[in-house]
Amino acid sequence: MTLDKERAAELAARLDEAARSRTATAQLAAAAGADTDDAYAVQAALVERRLARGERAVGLKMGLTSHAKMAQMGVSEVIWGRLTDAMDVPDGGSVDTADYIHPRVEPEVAFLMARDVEPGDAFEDAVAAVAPALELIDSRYADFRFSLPDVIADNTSAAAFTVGPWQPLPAGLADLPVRLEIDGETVESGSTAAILGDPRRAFEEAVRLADRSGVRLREGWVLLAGAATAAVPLRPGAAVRAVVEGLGTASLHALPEGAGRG
Ligand code: OOG
Ligand code: MG
Repeated sequence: MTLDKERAAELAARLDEAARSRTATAQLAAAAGADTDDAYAVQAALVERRLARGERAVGLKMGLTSHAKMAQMGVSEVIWGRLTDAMDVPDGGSVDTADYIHPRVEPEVAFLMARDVEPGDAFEDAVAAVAPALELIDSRYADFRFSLPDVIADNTSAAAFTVGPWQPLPAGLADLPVRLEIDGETVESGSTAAILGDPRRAFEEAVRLADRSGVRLREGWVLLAGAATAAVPLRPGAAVRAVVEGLGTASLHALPEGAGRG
């Protein structure tokens, strides 16, 4: 660790303000000399600000678990972030692109925790159900560009997520075709194999990495395993669907321009 508590709190406040004002900020964590541990401390302080405003912790997310995402973002290390209830968009629900800086969507697989998870717990014991999901990511950095500490500090670009209908654990999760559709057209396609070879490994990595920050998955929490494909910009009016063969679909739509709460 190189950052003191005050400096970490200051960076968290700047990222929080960028999100709330929908105004991109310069990359700041790397510039401040933050290492990975510092960046997770900034992330914790950032999410703590949301919790202090009344939001509730509802899960964790993995990021950069696929080569498609690593290549798109130029960062090749698995990262994790925190989800709150304010980010939860019901399946089939809507978002207002004006609430974000430069939103993108990506297809994901979600896991539901059967219980509070201890390091070493087996996937089959810890996970009650699986679902197709969408993540809306929105980097708070200009041009959606960042270094590893920057994206970790920015809560791994977490902005919103939608979980489709929960399903019992299927026999195999390792190679299910995945599609991202916009207005009925397939814009990205891949396979759950892109997620660390098998999305179950994303669970193991989440448990291992979050434990380093003293964070444990809780009963009833959601874990997003990470996108199987690159992310695509979300335009006003777009209807978005993630299709995971054998699991089903998750969908959301963006309100038309000017139709939102403003
Ligand atoms: C970082 C978040 C990555 C994923 O699923 O790989 C992520 C970003 O791409 O902005 O959520
Ligand atoms: Mg994601």
